[in-house]
Amino acid sequence: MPPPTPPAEPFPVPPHGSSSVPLGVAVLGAGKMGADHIRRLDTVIGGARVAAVADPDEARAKSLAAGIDGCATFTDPVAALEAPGVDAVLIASPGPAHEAALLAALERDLPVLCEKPMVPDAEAALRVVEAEVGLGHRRISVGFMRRFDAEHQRLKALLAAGELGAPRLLHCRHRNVSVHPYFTEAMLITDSVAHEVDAARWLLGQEITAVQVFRPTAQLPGRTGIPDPQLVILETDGGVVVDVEILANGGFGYQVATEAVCERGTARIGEPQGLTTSTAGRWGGEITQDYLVRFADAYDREVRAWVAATRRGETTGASSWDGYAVAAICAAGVEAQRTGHRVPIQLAPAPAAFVNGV
Ligand code: ISE
Repeated sequence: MPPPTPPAEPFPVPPHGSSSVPLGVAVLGAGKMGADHIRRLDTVIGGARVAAVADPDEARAKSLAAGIDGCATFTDPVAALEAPGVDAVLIASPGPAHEAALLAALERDLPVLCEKPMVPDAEAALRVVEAEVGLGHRRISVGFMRRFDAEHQRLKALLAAGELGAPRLLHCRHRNVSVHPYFTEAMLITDSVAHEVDAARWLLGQEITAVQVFRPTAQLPGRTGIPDPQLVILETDGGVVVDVEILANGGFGYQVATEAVCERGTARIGEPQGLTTSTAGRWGGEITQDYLVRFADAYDREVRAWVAATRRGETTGASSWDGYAVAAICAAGVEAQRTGHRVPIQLAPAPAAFVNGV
């Protein structure tokens, strides 16, 4: 059964902003991701301008806003939503701050692109879904940017075309170079594997029904105390098994790859390409060191699509329901990680507005 996504009707999106004036975006959170989105909106994407930046670190907000014409800065995210010229919101603050920001944006009927995770837990995610449903039209896009990565899009199209037959397995590798000192073991699931959870649902058009987490007993000495690597097994309602190798502190490079094993063949994405050198009896290439570099095109395409869709009065990408589903599946994943058990997943019934859409 395909995961429910909202149909165009009866859950439409009224146009927002003017078609001739750039979309004024308030960026909430000016950390690594927020700073990259500010740069992108300011210098890469047409049709939008950064109208406001909010961050508890005022000096950081000011330094990022400096040089952007008419860009106001705030320490209070809600004040940024009220700033003159703000038509839409990009939330890039830490996950625990997302619920309040999303609800404040919905209260003001502002379109939102919210970085993943939409919110860190399933109950909060349902509150957000309910608030959007109560509004009567879609306003939220969740930043699962793999949906905008060219290779992921090609793999999805290939699977949908049926040339390789039905998918049986997805092998996913997600290797981080390192993680921040505040990164917890649970965040391996909620922050990193969350991408594969969304990508698997989206690539296969199936829902995740159970999760289990394995740790090799011979562990790498995780540099921040996180046992590395871990293997997450997801089962879907279409009978596909998805395995995700997750590595927090690999140290050697950032690698994200997926291989689909289907009835009549396999398809692989995320293999290193680009420049290779041959010298002194060896050949080799480079491994990307950061997700902002590895997925730079996907982030550009995602934000460009969001700006264009918002100006047309449409939404794009993952919905708040997808944000809820990923939060609920990841919560089960954290329980599986903690207990070592296989944890079945039962999602809440989807509100009517999110049923039967694709
Ligand atoms: C980070 O927040 C991301 O979103 C990256 O895409 C992911 O690879 C990384 O593991 C996360 O921590």
